Amino acid sequence: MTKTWWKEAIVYQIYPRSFKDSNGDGIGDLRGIIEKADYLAELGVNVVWMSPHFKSPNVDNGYDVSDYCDVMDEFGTMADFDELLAVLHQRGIKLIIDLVVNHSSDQHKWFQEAKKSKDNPYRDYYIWQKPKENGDPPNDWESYFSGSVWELDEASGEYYLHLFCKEQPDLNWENPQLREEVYNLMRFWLDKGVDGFRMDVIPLISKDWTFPNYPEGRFADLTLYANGARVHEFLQEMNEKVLRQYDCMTVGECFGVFAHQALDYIGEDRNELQTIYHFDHVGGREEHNFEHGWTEIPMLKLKGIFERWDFTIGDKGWNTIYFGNHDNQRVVSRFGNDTTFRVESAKMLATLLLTQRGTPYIYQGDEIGMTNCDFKDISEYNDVQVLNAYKVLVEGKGVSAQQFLDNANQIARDHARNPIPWTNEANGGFTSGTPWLKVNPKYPEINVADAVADQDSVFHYYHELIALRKANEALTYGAYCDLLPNHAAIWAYSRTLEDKQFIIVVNFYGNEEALHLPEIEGKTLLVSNYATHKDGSLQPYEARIYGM
Ligand code: ISL
Ligand code: CA
Repeated sequence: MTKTWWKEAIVYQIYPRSFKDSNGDGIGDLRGIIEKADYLAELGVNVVWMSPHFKSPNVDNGYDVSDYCDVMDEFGTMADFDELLAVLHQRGIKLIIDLVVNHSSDQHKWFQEAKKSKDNPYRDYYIWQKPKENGDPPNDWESYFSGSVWELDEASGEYYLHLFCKEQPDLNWENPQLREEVYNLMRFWLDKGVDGFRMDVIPLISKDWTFPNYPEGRFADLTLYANGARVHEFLQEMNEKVLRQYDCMTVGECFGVFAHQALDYIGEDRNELQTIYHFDHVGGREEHNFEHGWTEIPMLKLKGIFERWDFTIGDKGWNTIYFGNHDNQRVVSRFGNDTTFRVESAKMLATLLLTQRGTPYIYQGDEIGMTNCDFKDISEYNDVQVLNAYKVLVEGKGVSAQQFLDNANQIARDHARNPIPWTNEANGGFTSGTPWLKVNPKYPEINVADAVADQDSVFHYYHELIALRKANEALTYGAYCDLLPNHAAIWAYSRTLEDKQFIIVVNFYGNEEALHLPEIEGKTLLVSNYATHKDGSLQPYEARIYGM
């Protein structure tokens, strides 16, 4: 097992639009992040993953890029970016940025050119298909943002492919010229000193060009889109032409990749990516979840998923650990208890996140135990995935608006995108203007200033665990062993590296649980989210870390 900085990384994900507004336009920006660099250093993280900061019309809040080598107007200037990079590096924090190259924005000059004519030199940067005999789209695939994945270009009478919204045309990776464009834009940022990339839906870049119909009734089936025939060839080329020329970190967003496929992407002998993250425990927010609702997976299944990924990857690659990001609801609302046991359960989840084998990712705001927000009406939402689903389901199919809103109030991606509340002042101190998305009304109680001032807060617990992980290699490189694999409420495991061992025990739910674990006999209790402990039982959401 080779030891390296990106395995020892503790990553903090920033969604710039919602992090901090510095100029009063209600939208977070790069100077806002610069303002808070000391906060990140105090927390103790050593890598920042920043969601897209490139020029974009923001149909999908930056995941629709119109210029890969320039900064989004709302976020500031290239000089601001250069200053942000320097400010983070001065604090020993590396920066990885978002590589969104499965698709571009329809406003990108490549697409504007491609639409001009069938023989335009940029035409084949995208994926065009003729209609069926009867004029219908080439097949029945459905977009992750509702509707067909095919949009008709009237001028040429051909359809173009978009797995996401129609303003996000898929790029044609079969075209070597397009691939060279991607490698050039990667070098542009790496040559500036950026430390790596998080790669948006990277398993989707190789398509099945026979474009088969869905097998009967399978909705948004990932196996139809992901892991196409040439995906590994493309990634090996990317690695050879760009990645291996730099000391950079890569993490693929592996939507559609299952544990048995992991090492195809990250095996140390594969020369593709270093790490990926999977969706087995978070799933998609496909349209039918907005209609039929969604149920959380039981912890017994959750720890089975974690064990399967750890066992499969082992020391032949390197795993990623996360519970939340900008596409998922707040972790304490989803996996914990955001009412009576908000602080305890947020700390319990932090314990799981920061003591597993694999690079942990903290999503902005989870370190202060932010909860889901209560969205009252569809007009309060911003996310294209929610708004498109509402059009199809409520306005189109007649699903009750209340049913939709109840479901969206659980699963919508907007819950992760409420602005960060820095203080208990108006708008949580996020902006002096009108925030682009509503500030969670709980900001008077849940905000950074109060969290930093309260030694017992979720923030200080994260701070303590980050320090513990940094100080003990066993928490990074130690083997993982589930000690109570069949217990439906207690998740207990050891982390062992040579003669160093930690034992982590959490009660994942809100009922007191009897604890029979001989492995903790004689061990020292190092950290807990409770001040007092009962021998032989765990209190609701109680978490403990034992050391030698
Ligand atoms: O799970 C999902 C589909 O149901 C969505 O949350 C999401 O589209 C998927 O996880 C892929 O996410 C990435 O690509 C999208 C972008 O909207 C997401 O923000 C990004 O993380 C398209 O670029
Ligand atoms: Ca701003």
